[in-house]
Amino acid sequence: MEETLFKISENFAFEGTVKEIRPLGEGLINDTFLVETEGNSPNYILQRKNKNIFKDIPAMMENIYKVTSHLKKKIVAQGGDPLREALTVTPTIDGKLYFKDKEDQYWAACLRIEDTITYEYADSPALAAQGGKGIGKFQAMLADMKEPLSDILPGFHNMRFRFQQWDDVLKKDPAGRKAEVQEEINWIESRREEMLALWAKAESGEIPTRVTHNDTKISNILFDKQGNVLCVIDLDTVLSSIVLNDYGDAIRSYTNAGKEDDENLDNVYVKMDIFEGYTSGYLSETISFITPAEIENLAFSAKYITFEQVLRFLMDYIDGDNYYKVKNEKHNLVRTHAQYKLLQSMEENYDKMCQIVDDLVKKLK
Ligand code: GN1
Ligand code: MG
Repeated sequence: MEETLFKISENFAFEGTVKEIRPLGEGLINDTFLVETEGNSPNYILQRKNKNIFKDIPAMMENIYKVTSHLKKKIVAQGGDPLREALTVTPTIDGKLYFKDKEDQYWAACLRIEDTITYEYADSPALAAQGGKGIGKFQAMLADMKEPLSDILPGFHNMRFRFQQWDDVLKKDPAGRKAEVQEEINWIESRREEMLALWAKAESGEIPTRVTHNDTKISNILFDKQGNVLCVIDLDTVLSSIVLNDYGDAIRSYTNAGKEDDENLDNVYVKMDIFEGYTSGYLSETISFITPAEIENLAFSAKYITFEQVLRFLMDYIDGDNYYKVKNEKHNLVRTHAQYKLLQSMEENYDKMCQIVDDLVKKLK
């Protein structure tokens, strides 16, 4: 593998001499590597993009390039550092945004931003507030982006689409696992209507479409050593969708006292101080443009995205584990249970969540 990776790396316009290439991170979809170079040359991130999931990687890279170019213009205008506060795509030696190898695998690279910290969970409300500011600022900087983005993942957070996939997988029962998860299937079915009702507001235009990130878990934000938010990474899923995806997915990740795949369900519940911290940071950056319909659905979006995650993990389990990387054959089921516990905790705390959003909005207006 090492040798293959070196060969792949020769196709990118990397400065300096590559010294070492090693695996990085815990992504559930792509394979990620750190490319270390000799001496003072920059280091890079190299990724094999998952072509089973991303059907049009050239269009995805084009989206990422458009978004990062727009962000960099804004960052420069605000006196920031465009190489540290936004991702920088590193092209191939023939000027392309991706490299396709002999086995038709797609590779892409970007500059590694040094001296940063990533977190798997939010250990304080102050850190959560910084994360909220990061996504809020990201959305604010992209709010006036005119260039259209390709819809490279049709139906990504669209519940109508998710239920179509769901109905289809349940009908086929490809791995013969349906019978053992009847109880879990009921968790999904009993919430079908309320979840579709939120997406209906996006379909009718009541909730507007904007440029959004769509995968805002805490590990997709780089913090500096002082705990300030620096840069939003993992831009594979930048799309035109609703801001609620980004807020909801962040709440799903930041506020969880346990792990996404925690086997001990007692560890998993919503930390309300983290909820308040994240929401205050997020609203401080977005209050100038976010609409009343968006505000009104913020708290619900946390339940929506967490529910979607329960559905997606369970659907992948029933389907025979074709989407997410798994460590063993029960992994998707363990994730299903852990995310369902989180959803239940959100449901128990829902009134408090709504109250916190209301109070913060009043303070900021
Ligand atoms: C996937 O691969 P990663 O970790 O960036 C997934 C997200 C899920 C997440 C759950 C394209 O993200 O939607 O929320 O796993 N990305 C895609 O951890 O499906
Ligand atoms: Mg991702």
